[in-house]
Amino acid sequence: MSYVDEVLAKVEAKDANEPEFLQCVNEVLESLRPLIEKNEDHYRKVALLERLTEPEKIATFRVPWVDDNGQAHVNRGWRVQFNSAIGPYKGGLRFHPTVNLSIMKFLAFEQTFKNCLTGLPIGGGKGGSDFNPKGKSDAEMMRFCQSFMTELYRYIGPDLDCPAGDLGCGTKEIGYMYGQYKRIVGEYKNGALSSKAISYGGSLGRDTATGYGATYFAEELFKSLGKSIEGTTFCLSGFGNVCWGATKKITELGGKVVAISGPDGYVYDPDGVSGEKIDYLVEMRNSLRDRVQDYADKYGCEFHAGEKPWGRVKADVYMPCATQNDIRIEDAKRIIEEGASKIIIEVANMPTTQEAVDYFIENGFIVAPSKAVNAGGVAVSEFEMSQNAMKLSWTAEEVDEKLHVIMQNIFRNVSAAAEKYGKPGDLIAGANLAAAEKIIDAMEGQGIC
Ligand code: NDP
Ligand code: 2IT
Repeated sequence: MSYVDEVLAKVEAKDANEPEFLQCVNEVLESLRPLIEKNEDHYRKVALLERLTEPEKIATFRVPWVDDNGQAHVNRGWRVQFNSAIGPYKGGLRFHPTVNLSIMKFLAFEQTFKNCLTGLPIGGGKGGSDFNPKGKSDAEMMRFCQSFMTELYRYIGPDLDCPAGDLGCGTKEIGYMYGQYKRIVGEYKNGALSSKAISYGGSLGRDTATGYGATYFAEELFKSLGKSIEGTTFCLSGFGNVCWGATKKITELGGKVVAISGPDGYVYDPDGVSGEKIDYLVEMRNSLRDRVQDYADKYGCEFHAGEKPWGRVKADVYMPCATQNDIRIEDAKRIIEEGASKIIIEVANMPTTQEAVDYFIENGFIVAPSKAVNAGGVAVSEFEMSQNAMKLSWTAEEVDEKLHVIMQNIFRNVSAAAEKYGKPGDLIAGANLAAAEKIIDAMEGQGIC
């Protein structure tokens, strides 16, 4: 049995009840075969893949908080510190009722590879809680965040682990957590959290970074195919931070976003989400109402309750920006029938099931993987840490220019790795291989640890 198969079997046995984690480990290890097979005996001897797939540390904790009626509640909190071979742990905090250990581990594992692709010195981590922000008052949100940080503070710090936002956790929640962190540690260590507001150490351009970065990546991919964003129509999902940033940049570059979605359904806006309609996305996200129908009501366009836009909307390019496993096999089939231009740009983390990815590839689609496409968010988070450490700040133009260069480099490095390992054009394999080369080198250099 090959070493990759041995480790896949071990992980499947050990983490049998963690489907999302198994899904991403499977995808990554499958694509690392050409790299691992080159030196299989040695890697087996040093248990390289066993170490690569086992988190260095996991903290699980109780998060008690009291609602506005005086009723107490208990949620579960996590921080998964997956791999620190190339730098301190770095990754977002997700607040969503679906959060569990499997989702935390998948996100932290993916983050390790993504962070490496940025070329910046950051390891991989992720955290969060099964808390549901929907319908919570500001005071409830603050009490929850303070309680969460009262435990999390033990595990984080500018040189140890720096969390940021993710689904359900934006600048406001990061602010409540930083305030509590500062009280507990008694020092102004603002490099312990990123995606902060500008007034206390946030970086200009962090709010738009993930969406802008994804669009810069798309631009490079389009150029390599002799295409342009100008005049191209896009079908997105979600209406949160990432969807907003991507819509802004796509529109600026002459593209048109014709669909967005929420847990309640999707909106079709053939005129394009542009101008003040883009800012309305932020208003909807901040309202914590969990509804995209508000957009259709306000701007008088079609709303399709309980449906996903995939293949139901005519668009050249599909760009999922909401959550994992959003595009499933039935959606992939519909997209293919709809006859789009055969490009899927994953922006949310792991938004496509393995079955759907395989089906797209069989049908000649290019799938740009999320760990490369959405790396702009964490890259600007690292810029935030750097600015905090230097106690100075860069202009929005400086940040955007550096982000643009990073995304161009990621596209180049991912394409080159795919080519080097005999899989030209396979951006999924390219991303995993490009990151793994460096992580493995760093792990090897530091001995068995
Ligand atoms: P937000 O909370 O700002 O927005 C998430 C959006 O997705 C919201 O509109 C949310 O609606 C919607 N949503 C949630 N579940 C579903 C669903 N089942 N179907 C359709 N829409 C849904 O999160 P972000 O924009 O920050 O994150 C979006 C994705 O991008 C996540 O996968 C995240 O991991 C990834 N990402 C985020 C980065 C960042 O910097 N923020 C960086 C890299 C990746 P509602 O909130 O109302 O449920
Ligand atoms: O998935 C991600 O890359 C994020 N949520 C951002 C992580 C970060 O540390 O900025």
